Amino acid sequence: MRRFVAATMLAGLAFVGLATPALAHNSLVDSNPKDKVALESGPQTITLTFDQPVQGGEGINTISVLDPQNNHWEAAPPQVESTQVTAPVRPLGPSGVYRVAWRVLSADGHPVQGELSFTVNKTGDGTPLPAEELAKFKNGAGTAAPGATDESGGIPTWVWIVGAVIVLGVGIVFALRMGGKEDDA
Ligand SMILES: [Cu+2]
Repeated sequence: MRRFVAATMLAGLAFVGLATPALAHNSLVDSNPKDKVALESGPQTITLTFDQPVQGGEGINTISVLDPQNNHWEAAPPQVESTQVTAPVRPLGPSGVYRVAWRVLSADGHPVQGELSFTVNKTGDGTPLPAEELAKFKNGAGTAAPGATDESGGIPTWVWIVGAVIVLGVGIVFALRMGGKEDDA
């Protein structure tokens, strides 16, 4: 019985060890501009601050500044410095609501994404990012890390859970067998 308890505890520890990485996504803790603020004129830079460092690399992280027609207004691909991701913004055009759609690679290797918005009261004389410039941003330098693409998205949570259940099951079966042998002796 003691072995059974020990094995169960080991399996439980394995479960915690397996489950933790799936829960450790980066989350946004601050931004400049803040979500839903009204500004006189467009911000020169978007700064996003996360609770953990963001993985750098060209073409991995994106910050898109979008008007209601989905024109892009970011001026360059984002730069990562530890927990902060920044992107310069072009001089804006029409007044109204602009969305900031972001996607970054978590410290644990999973992409996370979100959106915020700001309102600009004054119409500027800027023009949106030309499509060919945008295409260059997306292609980066072809140095995207494995697992950083939209398709793979890291290991899904269910894999961790199934893995943990298998470990737990094997631990229990193993413990029961050991217990049985002891009883026979
Ligand atoms: Cu994760």
